[in-house]
Parts: sequence; structure tokens; C-alpha cells
Amino acid sequence: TNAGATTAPAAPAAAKKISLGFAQVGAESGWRTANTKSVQDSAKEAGFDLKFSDAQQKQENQIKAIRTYIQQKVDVIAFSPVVESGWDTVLKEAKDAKIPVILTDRAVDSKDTSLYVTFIGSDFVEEGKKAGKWVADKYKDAKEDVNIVELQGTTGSAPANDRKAGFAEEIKGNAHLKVIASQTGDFTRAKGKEVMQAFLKAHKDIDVLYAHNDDMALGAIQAIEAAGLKPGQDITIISVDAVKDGMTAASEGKINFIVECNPLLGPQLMQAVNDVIAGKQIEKRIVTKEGVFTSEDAKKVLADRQY
Ligand code: GZL
Repeated sequence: TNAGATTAPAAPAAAKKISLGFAQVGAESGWRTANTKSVQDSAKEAGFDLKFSDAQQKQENQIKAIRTYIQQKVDVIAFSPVVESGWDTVLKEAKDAKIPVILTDRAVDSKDTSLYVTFIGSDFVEEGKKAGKWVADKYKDAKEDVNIVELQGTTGSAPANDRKAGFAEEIKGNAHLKVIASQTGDFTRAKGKEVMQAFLKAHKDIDVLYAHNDDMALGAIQAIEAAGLKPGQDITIISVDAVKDGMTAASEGKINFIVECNPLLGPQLMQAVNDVIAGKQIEKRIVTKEGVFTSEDAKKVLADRQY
């Protein structure tokens, strides 16, 4: 018999962790912070090696991050495109490198849908419609013009384009409903306050503010109060996201109606990553579930809100 010392079989090499490269938009809003936390917590939960970057809302930084992930040969790339266009080149590079790409939160306008496996995110047109429907209903018997100002999200972003379109669609049936000013506040409180100050200087008779996110609405509320007006009373305010600070303002009657935009996309993203790695078929579009809240509703659910 072979008297040679036997050696224990080598311990199986720890299964190589799935590596996920995530190129985040930035840290511009409460929504984004909650979204980042959801991605990071879920990746940890899933045991993935997460590489994460913050692009400070600049497309070139997101493109750089994606190129880095390609060089690092990650298993999957995911990102939330800060704007809709300008992605085809870098997405082709990922495709040539045989690295699947998952879109989360925001969409791209690429015609070639083979450039990404799936898009997990809200239906922003639907969100704009929910906001517009509420305004159209509130002012359905208006006998004189209702002057609306609009704080748009980041110029060129899917949420800004679609929330604007959905809202306009729902109010077009009533000629009294007039959007007298519409400008980007870049989804931030600071810019929302600055643009609302300009709106208040230019227009003495604003009836409604439609803000594409809570952070801009909260900035605008500071400007409205500084002008000696009562937010939620002198100026009716509708917003989108339903983050904690927005829901708090709603519970205080400073925001009258909030359309929820769910940032907790982490679990669905990690499920999609596992499915991609397993070679499973994934639906091209995964829509997140979300509701709406009046001031009354906000009071009831505020304590239970996760973000
Ligand atoms: C929407 C998301 C938007 C939020 C903003 O899914 O892209 O970006 O509504 C965030 O708060 O800045």
C-alpha cells in the first residue's frame, strides 16, 4: 500500500463572492440617501462584494465608474442614470465585456434594449398623473384661473421628464389650470428654495406649487414662509417621494398631497442579480409599488415610515 503520508483534501476555496458594481447618482435628496442605504444593506444581506460610487449628479462620473467596474471584471453592473441620454457607448463596452447591466430607479433612452437586462423602478409618468389628478379634482369647479408653479427635477432625468408630462396630461382638461412658471430645482432643497424665491418675486398670485420631489418642496416652504405666506394654505403644495421629512411637513399641513416614490429597490435589485447569474429569464421592466398620501394620511402613517 502507499505508505505516503496522506494529506487532507484541500478545503474547498471559499466560493468566489458575486461582485456587483453600483454607480449611484449622488446624495442630492433624502430619497437618494434611503435608496443608497437599501442597496448597501441588501448587497450585504445577499453576501455580494459591492463596489459603490457616488457621481455627485454628474454623468461623466457615472460613466467613469462603469468603466472602472468593467476593468475590474465585476459580475454585474447596476446604476441609476442621472439623465436619460448619452449611455449607449459605455453600455456597449459593458456588453462587449460580457457584463450584464441592470438599470434601477431611472431609465435610459437607448433604442437598443439589449444593452441592459432589466429596469427596476417607478412609473414616473404615473406619479405625475397621480399629482395632476389630485389638482384637477381639487379645482374642478374653479371659476377663475388657478396659477401653478412647478419645480422640476434634474434637467434631462427620467423623473423630471415624466413627472412633468404626467401632470400636464391630467390638468389639460381644465383651461383654468395654468402652469405660469416651470423651472428645475435639481431635486435639492437649496435650489428648490432659490427658484421658489424667484417665482414669488415674479408672481404675486401663486395658488399651487407642484414639486417633483420633497426636498425641493421643503426648500420652497422655507421661501414661502420667508415671504410671509402659509405653505399648504396660501399656496397649495403637491410633492413626490414621501420621505420622512416630506411626510412630516404633510402631517403639519404644509404639504397637501404627496405621491410616494419607493426608494427601497435593494431587495429587488439583489434578486435580479442572483437571477442574472443563474441565467434565469428576467422581465424587462419591474415596476415598484407605491401609493399617495393626503395630510390626514400622513399623520396616520408617519411613525411607521422606514425612510
Ligand atoms: C426618483 C428619483 C428621484 C427622487 C428624488 O426615482 O430618481 O431622484 O424623486 C431623487 O428625490 O433625487
